[in-house]
Amino acid sequence: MRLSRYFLPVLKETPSEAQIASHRLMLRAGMIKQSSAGIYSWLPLGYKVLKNIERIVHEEQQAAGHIPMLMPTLQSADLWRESGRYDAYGPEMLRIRDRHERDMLYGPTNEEMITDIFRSHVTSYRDLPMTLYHIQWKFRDETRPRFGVMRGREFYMKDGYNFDIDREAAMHAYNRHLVSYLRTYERMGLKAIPMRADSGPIGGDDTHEFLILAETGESEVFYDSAITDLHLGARPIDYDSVEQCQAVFDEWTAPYARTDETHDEALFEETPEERRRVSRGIEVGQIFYFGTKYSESMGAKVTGPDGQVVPVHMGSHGIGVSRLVGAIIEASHDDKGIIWPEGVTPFACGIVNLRQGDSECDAVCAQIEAELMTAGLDPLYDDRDERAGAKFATMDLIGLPWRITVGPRGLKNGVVELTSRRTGESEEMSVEAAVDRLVQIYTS
Ligand code: 5CA
Repeated sequence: MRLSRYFLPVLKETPSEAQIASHRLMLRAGMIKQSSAGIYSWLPLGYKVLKNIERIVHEEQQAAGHIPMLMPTLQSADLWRESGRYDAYGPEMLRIRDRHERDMLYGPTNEEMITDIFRSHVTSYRDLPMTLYHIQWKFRDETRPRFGVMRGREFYMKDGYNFDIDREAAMHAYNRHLVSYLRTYERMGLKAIPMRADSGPIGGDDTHEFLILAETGESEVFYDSAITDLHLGARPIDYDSVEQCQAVFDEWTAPYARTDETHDEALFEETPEERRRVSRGIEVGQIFYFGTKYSESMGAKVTGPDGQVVPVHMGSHGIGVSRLVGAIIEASHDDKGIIWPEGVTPFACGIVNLRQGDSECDAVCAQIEAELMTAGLDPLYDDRDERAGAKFATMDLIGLPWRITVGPRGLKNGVVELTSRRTGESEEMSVEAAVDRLVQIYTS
């Protein structure tokens, strides 16, 4: 992409309405524009990051054997009356009436709708286990929408629902989700810690939230520092293996980690004092097991192996896809701007031409751009007629992890400069070496 043809409305001034770094940086980098309180347009740069996060979520859900689909944003109130949540949900639910005076709502979550789909088509245990998920816009009329996309009213969420024959099978689905979430967040360059939490309006007793540690987080968290040393890494996981998923669950839930809602001081004190941490966190996902809460009230039953008809055991599992854009920035920025992890960056690298209009500089930039694109990478070439300082400031602000700088002085010696956004370190090398290095970084 050539910057001269792109739409990147960066702001020079710091927007006064933004209280936290990620919100400020998303506005300044031209990623989002507020449309009304807690509702945003995703401008091209923000949209690219959102789609990258969505792609990782899809890949990891499907690796775990979960089946993608898509449900609508608008739902009929009748389904929610069946579960009893139409009245229970409260003012967070946006209620709408259509021209025929039918009560509708903008979905805050989809337990009822998926249970209805399941009960319409599945009648035998032979079709289980089954986990269906979608990534769709949700609406919750939050009392205090704030921090940009972190607490929006309209937000993009992955929500998945497992259907199993009994509690034991449903707990495997729970553990499988925990493992797949750990992998998902690691691929985004994040350390998200599963913490025992409260289930709120979704229901059930078994629930973990995934939290990223950050000063600006909305939740107070209590944890054993040993949990921050755990990595899933590239270890192979067989998601069908009850033992393997259980082992990862056991490893990650052995150290104490709880949000304030479920914090137990006496239990916390069993952790050695030097490892006890009290901090704040951003919730980027939550998994729930709620048994037969919806299947019983809505009649989602299957015939078991013994011929008995039983309600299915269910859980639901959410990832805050749009919140993650802000959360990643909270975890990865400096005073110059965003620092994207390679896994989610909107462009693989920036190409900065220090002397636009110089035939040699222009030709080398175009060559680098073409070679990176041939290798399947997506560069952003700043071909504007701007000062070097302004070009560097834009690149630093929008946070591309790598920058190739091309100038007449370097080209005399046959070199360009490759700079890491994270460390600020620069290295001179030939065009071929720079392209090879980037291809290696992005394909290994
Ligand atoms: N049905 C369940 C699981 S699918 C559910 O709705 N869970 S949830 O309420 O915990 O939401 C899932 C994730 O969505 C949260 O962990 C959070 O990351 C994100 N989320 C929730 N509310 C908002 C909001 N107002 N703005 C942005 N993201 C949100």
